Amino acid sequence: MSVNRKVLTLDEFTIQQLRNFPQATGELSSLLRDLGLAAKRVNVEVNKAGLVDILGDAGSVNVQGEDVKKLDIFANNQFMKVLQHGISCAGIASEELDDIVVFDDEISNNAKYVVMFDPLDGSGNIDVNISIGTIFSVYRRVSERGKPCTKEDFLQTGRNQVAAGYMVYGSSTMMVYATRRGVNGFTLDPSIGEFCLSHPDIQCPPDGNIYSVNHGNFFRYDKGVQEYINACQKKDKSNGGPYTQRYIGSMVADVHRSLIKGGIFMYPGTVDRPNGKLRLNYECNPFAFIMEVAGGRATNGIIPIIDVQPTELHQRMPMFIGSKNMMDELDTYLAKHAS
Ligand code: P6P
Repeated sequence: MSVNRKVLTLDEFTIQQLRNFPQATGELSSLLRDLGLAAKRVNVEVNKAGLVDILGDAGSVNVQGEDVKKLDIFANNQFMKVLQHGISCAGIASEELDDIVVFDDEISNNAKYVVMFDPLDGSGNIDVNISIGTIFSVYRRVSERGKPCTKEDFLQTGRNQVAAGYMVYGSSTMMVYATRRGVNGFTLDPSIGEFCLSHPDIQCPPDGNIYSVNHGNFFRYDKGVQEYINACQKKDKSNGGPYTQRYIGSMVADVHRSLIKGGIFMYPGTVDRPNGKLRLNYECNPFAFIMEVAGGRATNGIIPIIDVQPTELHQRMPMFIGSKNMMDELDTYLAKHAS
């Protein structure tokens, strides 16, 4: 007779983690629960985007110079508000906002953490019903407690992350987050409106056979990247292949697949955009932290992403991320052309 294993909700899981580490204050658990609440609100709107007049451009243009979809604005506000009204966050930075937002009140000024997020990554896919996501990164602030947080809190290396995670609003809605203790995935159960532990202790398979890159840029990539892509196409049973190419154009979906099934995702620099397109602080660093905790690797083609010292809030960074052995093989091609 199968015994029904109790499925832990996100709240129960974070409280269980607290019980296992009595020295924890509970502020991080509280922050993660707040993020889960905001994600549930965003999920409702994402799921009905095609039905109500929330779809389509909001007419404004964000700091990235991209047309902003109304859902971007809604998602940004949901995550910002839930963190502002919590007890754990001193301020935020968002892909949608030019500068940091300091929550300058007594409780927030004493809060331990700051959060950076991309509220709705892949939003260009909203209109065609492709999976999109939220990406977040949590740092312990380095500025003096009791005072407003400052820009230096948001320009730490990714290795300082206390937690990082993402939500993927797709065929099912998931929240995946990492702390140094591991990576865990929660699937939203609409019948109870709770994220439930569905993927405990996620490990990225060391090998994979899916490579994910925008082939349209092939002739603008560096030689080493082109040679690796050619090698992927030539794989057969004798050398770990054949490989499959999958590119959804939604980073959260592409990297989530690589984390769970194994594989490699690449957004390299190009001749015209040497730093690529992805944002270091709230797209590359969170995923790099998650992938390294799960046993994978993530670099900018030269060093681990989480060792890059950020200099600007919205700076871009090339990213290569995925299964350890695939990343090791990529490095052999990049090394041949290292300048
Ligand atoms: P391209 C979505 O706009 C995004 O930021 C990532 O989610 C995605 O991986 C990438 O851009 C796709 O960019 O240039 O291949 O269309």
